[in-house]
Amino acid sequence: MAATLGPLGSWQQWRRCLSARDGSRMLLLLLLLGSGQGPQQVGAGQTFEYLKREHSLSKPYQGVGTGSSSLWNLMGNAMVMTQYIRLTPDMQSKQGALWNRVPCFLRDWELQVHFKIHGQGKKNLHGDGLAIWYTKDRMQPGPVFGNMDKFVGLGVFVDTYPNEEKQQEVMAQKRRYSPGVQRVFPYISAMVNNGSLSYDHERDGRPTELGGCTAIVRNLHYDTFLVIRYVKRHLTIMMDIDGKHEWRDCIEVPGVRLPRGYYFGTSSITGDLSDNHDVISLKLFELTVERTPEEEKLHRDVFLPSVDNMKLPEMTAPLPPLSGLALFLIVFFSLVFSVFAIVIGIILYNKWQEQSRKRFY
Ligand SMILES: *[C@@H]1O[C@H](CO)[C@@H](O)[C@H](O)[C@H]1NC(C)=O
Ligand SMILES: [Ca+2]
Repeated sequence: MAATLGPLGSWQQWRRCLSARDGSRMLLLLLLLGSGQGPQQVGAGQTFEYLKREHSLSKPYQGVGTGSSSLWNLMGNAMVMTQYIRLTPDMQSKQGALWNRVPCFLRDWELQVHFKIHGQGKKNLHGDGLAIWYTKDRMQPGPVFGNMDKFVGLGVFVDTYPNEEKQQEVMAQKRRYSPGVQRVFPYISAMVNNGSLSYDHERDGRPTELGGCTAIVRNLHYDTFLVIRYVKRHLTIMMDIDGKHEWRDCIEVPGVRLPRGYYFGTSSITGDLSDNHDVISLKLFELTVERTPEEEKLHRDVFLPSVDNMKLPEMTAPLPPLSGLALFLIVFFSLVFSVFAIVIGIILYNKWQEQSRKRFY
């Protein structure tokens, strides 16, 4: 996946620094290095991460419940177990969600998601997957992996069922149909929405996706993780699903503008097909990065999510109607051209007449 990293010169350096999956190890190191109070920069370009307990969730799940004092609220069929939080059981037509009650005002952060998707279903007979959210609204059930459509914020989807492919197979039987670039499922994708776009479930969100990758995550006997990192408006999604304890790239998008004060959450839905969708832990780290004065200016707060230079691949709108000015210019230049053509025509005609006159004399 090609990505322009722009001013992030020390990206590689701190990426390595962050590659340790368990950020608390880094925190421990920090505590050993110094007082551990406040952000500490050791040398230029280094980044440290701090676990934010108010946005994190881990065993034992004490802060989870329905009360207003809980850090995390459950919804729908979600259940707290001793070893995990089950968003949906492996049963049809269930949906569940888990939402952080505290809005997040961090500028740069990293969310590490330890999850497990498993069930009885064989190839392509399981679904539908889970989503991880950073959105303006929370606790709004709906059709997008159990959350509301036309959400405002970021959604990251671990989609286990290829709806589009299945539909195309049906269509292919009726008439010849050449599918586009095939995506192999389970598939991770990301979408940023200002509340105007619908997630197209029938097409697995393809029309609005920022990027994606295949992630074979079902029924694995080792731990699976996903990390969403948001630093200097750069969104990076990586996964650790091979049991090798290293992050593998999935999505990298620069110029992602996300407002502060949104909520983290995760949700899941089953339909005709089902799976157990379990969340084992959510760890949110505050990342401290240095910004140049220009970056400070560039990275001012925004009020609506957006992505710079975003061209949705399959949303090429019909040509916009001509504006008044464009219409005027077209008419004007047509007139000029016509006059020009007539003048040239007259000149040529005169020349021709002159020549024919000469021929006669
Ligand atoms: C919201 O997003 C859509 C699609 O990306 C865009 O066309 C629209 O202009 C955006 N609205 C605002 C208010 O930015
Ligand atoms: Ca799907």
